[in-house]
Amino acid sequence: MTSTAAATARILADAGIRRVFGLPGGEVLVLMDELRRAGIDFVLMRHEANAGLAAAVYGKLQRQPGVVVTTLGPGAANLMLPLSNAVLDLEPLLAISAQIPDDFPPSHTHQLLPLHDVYRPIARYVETITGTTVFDVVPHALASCMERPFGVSYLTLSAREALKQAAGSTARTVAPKRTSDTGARTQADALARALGNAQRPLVVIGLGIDSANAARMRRWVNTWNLPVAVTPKVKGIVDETDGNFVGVVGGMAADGVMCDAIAAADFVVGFGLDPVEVDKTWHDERPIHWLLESPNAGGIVPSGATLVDHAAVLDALLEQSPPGLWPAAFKEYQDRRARLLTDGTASAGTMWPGDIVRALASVMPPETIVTTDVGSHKYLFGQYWPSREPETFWMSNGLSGMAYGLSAAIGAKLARPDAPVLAAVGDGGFSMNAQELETAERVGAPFITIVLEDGSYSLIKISQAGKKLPSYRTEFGRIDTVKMADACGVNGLRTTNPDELASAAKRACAERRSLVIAVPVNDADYTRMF
Ligand SMILES: Cc1ncc(C[n+]2csc(CCOP(=O)(O)OP(=O)(O)O)c2C)c(N)n1
Repeated sequence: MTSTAAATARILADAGIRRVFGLPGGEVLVLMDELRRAGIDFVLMRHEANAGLAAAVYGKLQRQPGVVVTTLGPGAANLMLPLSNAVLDLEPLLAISAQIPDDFPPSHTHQLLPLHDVYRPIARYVETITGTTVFDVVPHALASCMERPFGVSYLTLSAREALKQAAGSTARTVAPKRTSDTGARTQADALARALGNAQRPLVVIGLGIDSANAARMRRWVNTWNLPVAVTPKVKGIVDETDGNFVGVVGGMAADGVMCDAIAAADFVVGFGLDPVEVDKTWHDERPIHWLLESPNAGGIVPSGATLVDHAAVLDALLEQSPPGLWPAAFKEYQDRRARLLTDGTASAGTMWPGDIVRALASVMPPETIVTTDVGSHKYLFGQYWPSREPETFWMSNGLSGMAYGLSAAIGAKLARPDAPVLAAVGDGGFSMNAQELETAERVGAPFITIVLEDGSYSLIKISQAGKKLPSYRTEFGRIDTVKMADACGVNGLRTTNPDELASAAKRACAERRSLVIAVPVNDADYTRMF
């Protein structure tokens, strides 16, 4: 006989899932054991939120749903952050929690929460796994996550149901829906015509682009020498060291310069542009020539946009000659952007934030995967880390939820064990989940962590000052980052010297080991770059 838990594990294994992330409770032990027997590793983490965040990054890099497994009640409640993140950051995530069996007496309320009601508004597929439905529900949940825009499925399986015999033996085949390529040539011709009439066009590439199209996209913007900008979550889709790269739009450092550049463009192409990443409203206030392959976050298709296959459009564009020349159309903005990084000196006892990025970029190889947490440091790395390759930059930007940086680094390192991984986090975010450093060591996912120490929730402190409010409760006491790393079994050091930072990172990268580098910064310095 095949139990429902065994059937669930088998369906996941047959779908190519090799790892799930989670934190157990008694009610998921049978499922965990069946996962083990099916050859699926359980990546044990120290908080369900971190497990869900790591799973989603791992899944997106593997081109399959990330899977997070939790117990019922409190474990399931801890999933709100990663499920919300997966929805707004377009990362495919399947969550499976235990639940009290439906046939328990109504008086049994211990650890009982209305989990389906809680997650239905954000998950696109919510179901109970039972012995009679398992072969239908689990494949459906997996396919739903992979429908674009990527999203969340949420399933519950009670410990009692897990042991029941599963009815049937064949998983239903459910394929995610695809966009058709009809209309691609028409859209390519219309775009080429409009570009031919533009003096200062700007191609803005966003989260709706599939990284599988990176090579085509690079060929197109480079052979036509088109000015190009990206949103933070697709950093690396083009090589940011190329001369036609204008910058990162979507609320990072130098955003004033980027907003000026967008205003100065006489034609903006939104290539997969998803406003979920943009904290201002220019996407609604100025005309945009949309080229979308799938609806944006929230299922939104901007008016005037017709969904079209990006690969087919790019292929059709590549058959044509460039309809114009736009030499150095955005040079003024590129120069202003570059100056904000370099035109600063460190305050006493700290490192100039720009020097942190430059020192690390000088030694880390192009395939390095960078993750950030949320705060001023995210704005810094989001704008200025020179991403060279697709899928090498990960941040929470649709939700912008703290605790992402270290979790994402674990997911990324497990998915790409050969790539160096570097997490840049604030001291506030680091104190939310530094304990996952131990997880990283235990599961064989070493990475370098840079902790930008400013003793404050600096982005919020800066915002407080911007609103002319007194500084109030945005600063915190010191936790020794190096000792914290040491307590988790990871070496740490503190430096304010860019050369020392660079050589320490280079050594850790070469030796493929974890290292935590604390870098004191002055939070006031960030404001000179924003
Ligand atoms: C889970 C969560 N809580 C609160 C916030 C609001 N918030 C955004 S940035 C920030 C400050 C982060 O501080 P730190 O990690 O030290 O980074 P820094 O801004 O100093 O670089 C806060 C509290 C958030 N985005 N996510």
